[in-house]
Amino acid sequence: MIKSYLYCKKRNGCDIVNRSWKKSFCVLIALVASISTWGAASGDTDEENFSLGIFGNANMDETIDEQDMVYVQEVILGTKPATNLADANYDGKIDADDITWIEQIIRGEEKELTIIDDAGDVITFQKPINRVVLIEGYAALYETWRALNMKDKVTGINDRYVRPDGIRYSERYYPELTTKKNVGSTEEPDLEVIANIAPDIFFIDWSPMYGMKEKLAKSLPQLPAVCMDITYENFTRNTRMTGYIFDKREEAEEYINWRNGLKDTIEKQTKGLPDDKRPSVFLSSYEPGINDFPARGGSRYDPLVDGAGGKNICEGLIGLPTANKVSAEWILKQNPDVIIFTASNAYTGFEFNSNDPSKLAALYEDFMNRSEFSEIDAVKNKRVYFICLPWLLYGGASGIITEAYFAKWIQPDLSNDIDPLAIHQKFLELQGVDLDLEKYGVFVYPPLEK
Ligand SMILES: [Ca+2]
Ligand SMILES: [Ca+2]
Repeated sequence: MIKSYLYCKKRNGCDIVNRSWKKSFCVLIALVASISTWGAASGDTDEENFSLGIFGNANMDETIDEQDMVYVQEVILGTKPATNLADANYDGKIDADDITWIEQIIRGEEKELTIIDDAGDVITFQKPINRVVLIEGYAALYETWRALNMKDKVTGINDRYVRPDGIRYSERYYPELTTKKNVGSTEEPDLEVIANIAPDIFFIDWSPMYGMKEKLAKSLPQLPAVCMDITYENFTRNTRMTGYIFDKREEAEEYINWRNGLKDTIEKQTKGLPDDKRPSVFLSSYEPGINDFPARGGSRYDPLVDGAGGKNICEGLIGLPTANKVSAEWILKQNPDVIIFTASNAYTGFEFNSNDPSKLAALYEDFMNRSEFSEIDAVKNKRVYFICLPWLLYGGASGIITEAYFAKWIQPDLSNDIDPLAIHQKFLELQGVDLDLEKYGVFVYPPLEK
């Protein structure tokens, strides 16, 4: 819908160009898709290999710079093959205007930008962007925005952040969101409220999102609607893209360097570890009395376990996270070295007013005392841990805090340099959240030894 709207807007009267363009456009989408699925499928954690999906990135590498101007010049001269992103101004032809356009992007003076989003849609929008509506199930996008100092740009957001009983409402963690315009539920937002806000751009973090893009294309066709998530694997690409969209490039690069520096520190010891040096890890969640355990893995969790030097025994079992369950018998048979349970924020306290771990400790004791698991290595060796999501995420930069804890538990001998609490404290500082972790918040159990 969005695509055809944009084509109509810009491509009237150039049918021949249009047709050949569409053909090559499909090739590009296939390429972008294959890069990202290749990374996920191969378990490859090398984030260097991506193509920044902004028109103007003519040579299709990770950034936009003078080399892209040179590249377009060579396309015009016929010495380099045309790429779709070489059409910087997205007018269906590659010519000298695109070189001028790229120069403007490099200077940060562009008045309009065209990107390819996570759903594979081409989206053109005017700049600068000052008013954003966000519908986010998860919070990796917002935490990135907040770190790039752009929380004031968020004008409306879905109710889970604004309504006092919303699952992500927190006066302590998201105080600035409690006063934003509530645009309704994640599943069925109020399109009239969104229209009244008159945002410059609209974001969702998950491409199906209850048909949101299709609904908006129908009722608010002028509104650019972007799908973007910030995951473990696309962190650098999408954080950089965010910098371009919102004119926060320097902040984005600083944030990327901070997160990737930590990732390198954690993974320099674990990268390339052979399978027999990787403890087997069972990742799940726990409630007293359950016999079927959710199998956690897939692209959200596997890279964290892998990066921390472990081997997820649920790898390959997963469709969507939490969709599949495994039995107690299966776990016994697998005999994992390490068990990590994710716990809800009910154990953290929504406002982090306490550092009392008794609720989480009770849950831990309940599992450790189950006689049917007493012979599992993880239980015998007391390598069972709880971690409170969702304040620590699996994507975004906060996913690195989770990975740091995983490394401590999975590879204690290789993670001496890593201090998850210090990383977490710095992360909160970058978020502008005033919370002393020595005093507040229960995020893991048992607590790390000091
Ligand atoms: Ca480039
Ligand atoms: Ca052009």
